[in-house]
Amino acid sequence: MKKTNLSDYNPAEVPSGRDYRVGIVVAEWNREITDALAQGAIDTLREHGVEEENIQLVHVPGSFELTTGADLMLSNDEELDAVICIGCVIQGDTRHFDFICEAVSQGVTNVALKHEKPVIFSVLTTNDMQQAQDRAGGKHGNKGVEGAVTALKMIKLKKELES
Ligand code: RBF
Repeated sequence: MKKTNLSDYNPAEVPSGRDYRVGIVVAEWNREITDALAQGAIDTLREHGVEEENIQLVHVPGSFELTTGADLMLSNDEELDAVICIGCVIQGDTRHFDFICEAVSQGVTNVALKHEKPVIFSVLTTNDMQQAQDRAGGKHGNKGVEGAVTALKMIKLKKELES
């Protein structure tokens, strides 16, 4: 199968984020990667009209803590419309990779359902650093960009269904 740059999207299909408030929680592990993903997400939110003061950025130690971070953000600010979770878990010699990936993916789902808000999974789970670099502004795009686009689309969907 041909590998495409999945960060190529049609900007016309992305809702305006002018009145949206978005949280971003970023893991400090593999920070070279997670900072690039966070920047991609912030730039994309700004390009689609989200005001700078309506973007809240916090850091947590590792990807395992992303769901707690998202939960705390949503509990402390009822006006937040969505949270984007950004991390990078790289396969090592032990089974930690599996436990962390399983906990974060399930945890993101649980936090979203608990708060009834979109919580976006922008966590790279790769075999090595090269695969992570390829997806953090490299040849396969930037998954932070995709996370921001997903957040905007999901916020719009929630608002449409509620109106
Ligand atoms: N956190 C990450 O975000 N990415 C990793 O690749 C990663 N690898 C880890 C490997 C080991 C052996 C351990 C103990 C932790 C790792 N963590 C990683 C940190 C993890 O997400 C969490 O911060 C700690 O386990 C503390 O709860």
